[in-house]
Parts: sequence; structure tokens; C-alpha cells
Amino acid sequence: MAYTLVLLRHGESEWNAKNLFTGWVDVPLSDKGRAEASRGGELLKEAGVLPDVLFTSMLRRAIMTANLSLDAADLHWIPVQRHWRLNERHYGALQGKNKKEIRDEYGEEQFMLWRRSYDVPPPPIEPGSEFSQDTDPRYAGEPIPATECLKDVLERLLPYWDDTIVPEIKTGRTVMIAAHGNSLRAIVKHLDEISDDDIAGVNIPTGIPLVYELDEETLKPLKKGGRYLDPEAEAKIAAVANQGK
Ligand code: DG2
Repeated sequence: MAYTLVLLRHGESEWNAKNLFTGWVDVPLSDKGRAEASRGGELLKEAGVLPDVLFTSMLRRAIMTANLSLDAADLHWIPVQRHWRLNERHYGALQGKNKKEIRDEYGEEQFMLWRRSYDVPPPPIEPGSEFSQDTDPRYAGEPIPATECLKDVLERLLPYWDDTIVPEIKTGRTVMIAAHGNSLRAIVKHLDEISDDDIAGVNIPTGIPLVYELDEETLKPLKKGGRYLDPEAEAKIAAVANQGK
């Protein structure tokens, strides 16, 4: 026997479609993203992977994706917990900027350091600027960041993983986490024990459930990398890797 964990990156957002750095900006799904989310739920149903409990970030693209996919799987009613510790990595001063323009301005190396290095955060966002979250009531009293690298994401995510998500997994219920490209990369790095260098090559596609079976003793994946419930996942992973080009 093994525990089942489902990771689901939200469907395409309006800012994914426009190629903008998003981070903590609370943008909606695009029409394509809503369709991806529903399809994600159908894939779960077809595969017989039926979540018992749901965790989401505090951002509508993850929340709506979870709602649409669970609705498609007739599981819209399962209990849910939301936490900012599952939010996308904070993209600092890059939030709202076009990825291609940033790549053209700063060059491929700096662009990829900001997007995919483990420990180089983008410049911090100015307090009070258009795309900052410092007065957002949902984060009142919380130690929210002004920028984050993936290492920062893992560090703020792990307490929630260890204290809240792992105990739920250990009950034997199927846990689904609907979150984001980089917050899910942090979880995948942790689960698969991927090195700080190799995590740069890991990309998560939108709207495709990634299923992990976890050993009951060690909580290590029975199969490294899990399995995507869509044979076309590879092409979609490549599209994420090539964003900004
Ligand atoms: C994207 C990820 O996050 O961008 O913040 O722009 O998953 O919430 O759409 P998501 C963003 P990359 O790190 O892949 O550039």
C-alpha cells in the first residue's frame, strides 16, 4: 500500500497567456485555463484518482482550477484548506513585467537566473507599488515576502507541508494540492530530493494532474517524478521551459 498525492498547477492564467511575470498578483484564469482545469478533473476521474481533501494557495487561479477540476470529477464537495504558504513564489519587482522584454533587456543568463536558479531572487518589489501585496487583507499580520527565490519558497512552504499536509497524507486520504509552477517545483524538489542545480531543469505544465504514490514508511515517491495523467504532458512542459523566447 502507498499514499496518493495529486499535484495540480492551475490552468493557464490571463497573465500566463500574456507572458507576464505573475507571482502573487491575483489574476484570473483564461478561457483556455478554465478548459484545462475541467479537463484535469476529467483525467482524475478517468484514472480513478479521487481526492479526499484539497489544499490550495490563496490565489484565484489555483482556487478556480481546483473548483473546476473537482466539479468535473463530481468531487466539488471535499474539504479544503487554503494557505499563502502554497502561493506562487513572489516574483518581486518582476511582477507585471513581460518575460520576453525582461529577457531582451537583461539577457538570457540573468533572465534564467531569476526564473530558475535555486537561490537568486529577483529585485524586491517597492512597497505600495501597483503589483505589491502589502495592503492585501488576506495577508494581514503574515510575514509576507517582497521577493523570493525557490529556496525561499521551499523554506516558507516546508512548515505547512510538515505540520498540516503530511499528517493529512498519513491518514491515508488522497490529498490534492492545487498551486503554482514554482510552489509545486519546491514540493517536487523536496519529494524527489532533486539537487539545487538540477531543479532548474524541472518545469510543471498547467492543468495536468501529477500523481505521486508515496511509501507509507518514508513518504518517498515509489516512482521518482510521479506520473502525469496526460500523455501530452512532455510537450506542455517544454512550452513552459521555453517561455520568454
Ligand atoms: C508563473 C511562473 O507562475 O512563471 O509567476 O509568472 O504558475 O502562478 O503561473 P504561475 C509566474 P515562471 O517561473 O515559469 O516564469
